[in-house]
Amino acid sequence: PHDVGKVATVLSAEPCGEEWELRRHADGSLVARGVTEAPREPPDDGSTHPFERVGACFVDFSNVTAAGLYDLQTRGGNSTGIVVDANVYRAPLKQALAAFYMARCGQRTEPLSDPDLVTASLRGISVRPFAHDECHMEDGFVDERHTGEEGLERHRDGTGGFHDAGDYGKYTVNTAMAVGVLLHAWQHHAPALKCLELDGLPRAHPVMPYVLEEARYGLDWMLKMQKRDGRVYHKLTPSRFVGRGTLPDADRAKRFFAPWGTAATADLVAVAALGARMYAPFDPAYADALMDAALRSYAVLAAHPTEVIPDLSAFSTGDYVGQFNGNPNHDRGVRIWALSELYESTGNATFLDELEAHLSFFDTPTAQCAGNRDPLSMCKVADLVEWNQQRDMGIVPYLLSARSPDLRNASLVAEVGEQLRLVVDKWARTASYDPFGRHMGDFTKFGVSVWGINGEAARHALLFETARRALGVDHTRVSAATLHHLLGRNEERRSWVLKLGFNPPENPHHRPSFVFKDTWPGLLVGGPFPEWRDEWRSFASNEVAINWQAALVYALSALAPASCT
Ligand code: 9MR
Ligand code: ZN
Repeated sequence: PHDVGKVATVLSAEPCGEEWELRRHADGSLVARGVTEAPREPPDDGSTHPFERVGACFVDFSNVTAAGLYDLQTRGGNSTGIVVDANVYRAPLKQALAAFYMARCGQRTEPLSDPDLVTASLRGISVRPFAHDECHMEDGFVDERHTGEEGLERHRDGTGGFHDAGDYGKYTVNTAMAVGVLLHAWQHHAPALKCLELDGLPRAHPVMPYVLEEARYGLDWMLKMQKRDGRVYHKLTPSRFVGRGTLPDADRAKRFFAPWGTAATADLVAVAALGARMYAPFDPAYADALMDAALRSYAVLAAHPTEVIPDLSAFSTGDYVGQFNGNPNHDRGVRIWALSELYESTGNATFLDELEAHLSFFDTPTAQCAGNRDPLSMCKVADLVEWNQQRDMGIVPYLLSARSPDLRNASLVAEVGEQLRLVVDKWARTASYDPFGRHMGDFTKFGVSVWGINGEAARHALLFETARRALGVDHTRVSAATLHHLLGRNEERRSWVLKLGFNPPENPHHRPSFVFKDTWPGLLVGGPFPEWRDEWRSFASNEVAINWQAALVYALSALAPASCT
């Protein structure tokens, strides 16, 4: 794993340079001392920075390496129970992954007995089981009003998959984002995930690492969303959200398939083609089935070069339609992802040519592409990786391609790489002035308008890692600081991950947590949009969702130690 140092931020009105002491928690013995350091002053060049100059100083205790519990004391205040441990990210990683198990639809889930889940993270808080009986076994129905398919209403098997978020709907586009990021986590950080298992979890596919079994649960469901001709249904949900008092196994609302669309279809191509590579060593027959599915849906995309947007007017559940969210290039972005995975899995030049043609559509000169967070960005690297902005999901395999022979256009590879470098270097510059070292600064005060900003922040770990591997630019410490922000190192002094970190949310928009009046550990909430409230009704900022959960898994696995040691 990477050494990301150990730096605390002390909020204080006093000038920096004060003494600090680190003591062993058990007996108060002194372990290290020093003086607090001031964050760098941003240059006074008229540019704005995404943070306020809060009174903040750094305590750098990176030299302390002996595992244990410590207390940090400064004049401004004390912080007790700081954990130093080479394995410090392992329990949170398990916890973050276990969230997917608990979100499984269509099967009974068991209460987990893994000691990492109940001791390290919960620290004695009562654990409610949160497990559920099999749910939504009637999924789902195809009819004219919801699905747009003529004829009598009929049943079609759509059981399985993950409950999306605080609601129990199942959405192809968002499932693809979650599964895709989990598979990228496996691809990039296998040592951390290789032997990671959850005690008490029944395994259906013990030949593969647990993370692959979990991702497969979502992928298998996506295959059920594919029609025989390769078109893919957009979602499977009730007409409207069910009441907040409903547990999964008590939900009797009738659920319908929504019409097919090109985005859902391209999403299936992307994750099935990626899955074909990832599962081949463990289950070749499954990998073949995935590739067949990917190619069948690719043929549909080829026959529909312009976006087909599903008519969702019979539903008031989530839409996950990029264009409604203001991004006219969503369909092109997800096609880029699909083609990139197809090329990487097959080596076929047709996919690559098409991919490179799409990439060339984004034609803003590279010098202007230092990461502007504009959803309409015409840069090749968008700097935003979202369910409605997926081209960076395709940039990752494109830049990291290991195909031989390498058929990529070398100058295009260089241009895309240069744009990624500009983005991550800009982030690192912001981080170097930020009192918490974060690449986006304080997005609680400067309201970056992205729903699910916490997931966005965590997902950038994917771009940092891609830059590290493809360009040799290592900003892992910056990426780590952003993860620490999610766990409570921020000006709110609050974690955004349930039951983890410091002072986490108590009232997430998550039906089981609402019913049990307790929270299931390890779930990331969306974050300020534009502000954050720890209230059930604040669904725009305090809801859990699988796409940002997968991003948390990715960011943690990037730092977790090898799991087999
Ligand atoms: O994360 C989604 C966000 O980008 C959209 O703007 C918003 C409105 O359509 O929906 C969010 O996703 C929600 C989905 O529609 C339904 N399940 C809960 C999701 C997380 O809030
Ligand atoms: Zn269910």
